[in-house]
Amino acid sequence: MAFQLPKLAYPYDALEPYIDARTMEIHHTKHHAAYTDNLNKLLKEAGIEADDAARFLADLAPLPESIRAGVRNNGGGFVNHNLFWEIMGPKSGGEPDGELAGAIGKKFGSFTAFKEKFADAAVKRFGSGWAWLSVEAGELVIGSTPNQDNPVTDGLTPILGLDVWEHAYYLKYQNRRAEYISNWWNVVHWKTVAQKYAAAMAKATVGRH
Ligand code: MN3
Repeated sequence: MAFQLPKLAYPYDALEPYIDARTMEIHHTKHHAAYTDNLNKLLKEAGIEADDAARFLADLAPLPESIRAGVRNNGGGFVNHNLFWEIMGPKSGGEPDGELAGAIGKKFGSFTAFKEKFADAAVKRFGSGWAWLSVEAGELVIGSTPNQDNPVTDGLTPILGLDVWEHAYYLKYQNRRAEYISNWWNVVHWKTVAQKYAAAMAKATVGRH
């Protein structure tokens, strides 16, 4: 069974005015669809079953050398955008609560300090890439990756990701990446991020036993 482009849980205009409907539609139906199709083509050519895309990214070495870079790029594009759509939504923004809020406060000092550090990683990512909040050995870490690389390739579990490719913001923001980033906080769905945090922590705990 091939990988499927997921349906969004909200309409393309649901993240207005922070992310415009046209950008959302092109991003989902063209960019994300192309990563999905290309990933399926590569695996099919190599005769490899499509099961867990994140597992391919976690360990690329067993893949045939001829498709490894393609799977890294297109598998990353598939997985990264799946997460991106999930952690956004209408009537979102604000601040996390519960265990995630506690962990952010403990690690970064405050939610404001966390946002500044994350935005800094996103602004400074040169060219195309992503900013991430991940769990590594039970700890929250902020980072960024080039292209469609996913932190799982380095053993981390991403729980929040921000696409800073120009295709994610250029129609509305042109070269103003920092403005896109500061507006993006208004569409982050913290309840979903908190669920991903809890799942990553449960996995980290199992891993330590
Ligand atoms: Mn994108």
